[in-house]
Amino acid sequence: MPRTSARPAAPAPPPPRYGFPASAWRALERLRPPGTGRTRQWRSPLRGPWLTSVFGAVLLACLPVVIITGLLDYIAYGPQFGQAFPGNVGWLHLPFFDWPTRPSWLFRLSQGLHVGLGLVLIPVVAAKLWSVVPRLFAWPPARSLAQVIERISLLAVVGGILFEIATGVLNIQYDYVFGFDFYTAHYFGAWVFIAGIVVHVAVKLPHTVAGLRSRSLRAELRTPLADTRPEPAHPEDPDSLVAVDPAAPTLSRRGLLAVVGGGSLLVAALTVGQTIGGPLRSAALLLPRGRSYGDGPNDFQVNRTALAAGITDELAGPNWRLSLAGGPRAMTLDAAALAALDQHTATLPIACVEGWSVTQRWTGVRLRELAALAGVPTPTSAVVTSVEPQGAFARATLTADQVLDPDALLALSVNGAPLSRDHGAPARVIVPALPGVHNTKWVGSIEFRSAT
Ligand SMILES: Nc1nc2c(c(=O)[nH]1)N[C@H]1C(S)=C(S)[C@@H](COP(=O)(O)O)O[C@H]1N2
Ligand SMILES: [Mo]
Repeated sequence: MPRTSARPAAPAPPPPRYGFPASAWRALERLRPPGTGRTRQWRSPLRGPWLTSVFGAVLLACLPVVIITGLLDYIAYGPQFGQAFPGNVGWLHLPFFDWPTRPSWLFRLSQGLHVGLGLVLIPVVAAKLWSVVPRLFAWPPARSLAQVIERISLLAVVGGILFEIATGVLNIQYDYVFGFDFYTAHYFGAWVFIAGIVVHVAVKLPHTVAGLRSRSLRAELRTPLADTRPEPAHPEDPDSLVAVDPAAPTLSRRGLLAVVGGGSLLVAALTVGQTIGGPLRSAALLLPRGRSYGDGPNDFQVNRTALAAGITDELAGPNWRLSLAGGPRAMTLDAAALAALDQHTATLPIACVEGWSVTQRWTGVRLRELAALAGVPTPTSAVVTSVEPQGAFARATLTADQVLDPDALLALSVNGAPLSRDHGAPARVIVPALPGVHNTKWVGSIEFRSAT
């Protein structure tokens, strides 16, 4: 029997099953750059179709939730008023509808899911990419037109998800560190990813199903390191994920699943507190905002302080006035006049696009009462403007529902105490289920609009 060489060449290329002529195949094979192709350098005995399919299935189940809540978020911003970011998305715009005001925790839920689940899936994405990374070095890069398309879609999938993770995480960690607009980038990045993932899933779903069926999860969870063997190799298959020359395992498959799952759980523990509150809030290390927010009733999350926003005594002190416009009875109210109006109390969340939320008991004047005062009892929308000299969030347009909801307030106090200036004193908007960013602080004017 002839001795096989200790380091055999890469497996012979299979006959061209697809569209490319054999000569082209051989030419490409001769041009193979070192380190590409099914080489021996990827040696983990854990890589294989089953493992990749498990990570793929988790992502397939969870990513639609992240995508849909993200797109809903865009609609919640009220693109019908031209105030969603990005403003003009051409034919990529979504059907608009008036974002409901009930349940009051709707935006808290959708945004919390988007950010929270997005973060929790990062270890799974990393594991999935690790499991297929040898394929990045496949040679030839494609062997048929179908594979060219599949590889381009992969570029969109991998590039898209890494871009979404990077921009999303950076937006939570820092304010506006980009040289470009976060929302615009994140929105278009999402569509690149969606386009890629649709093709990718369509092509790979049968492989995922077959991969999942190839082993029993329950049996894997019972298999210790000592009994861990590589998945069966198909040496003829140039796309195989199984190592050509597997090393001895240093981790069982269940160990790897535990590492990835543990990573996700850790991220969850460091994240959920910022949305659901309670004792886990102080564990929300992935919520890097300052920790001291105010005194007593005003001691809760502040992103943009009065100082940062340039709110001076001049703007928010005794000279402050609220002007109501848009109707037959335009008027100006001072703080005392506002306090003399009917006060209403509602327990409502503020939920920021960054994923954090807080629920407080707010007291103030109903927006619909202000609308009636101004002579526009049934407005179609209202433009709220802050006295803040400049800032992306100094103005917001509310829908009719958001003005007329009985709990929609111009709040003067919180938890029984006057609003602190950091929380928007003398007056701020607070509306059920409204995206945090539209709960304008330091309100200077409200213009009620009607259809006519
Ligand atoms: N005038 C004004 N109002 C504003 C903002 C702002 O920057 N300026 N920030 C908004 C954002 S992004 C959120 S999430 C809520 C709560 O922000 P805070 O934590 O800064 O109070 O207020 C909103 N109201
Ligand atoms: Mo926000």
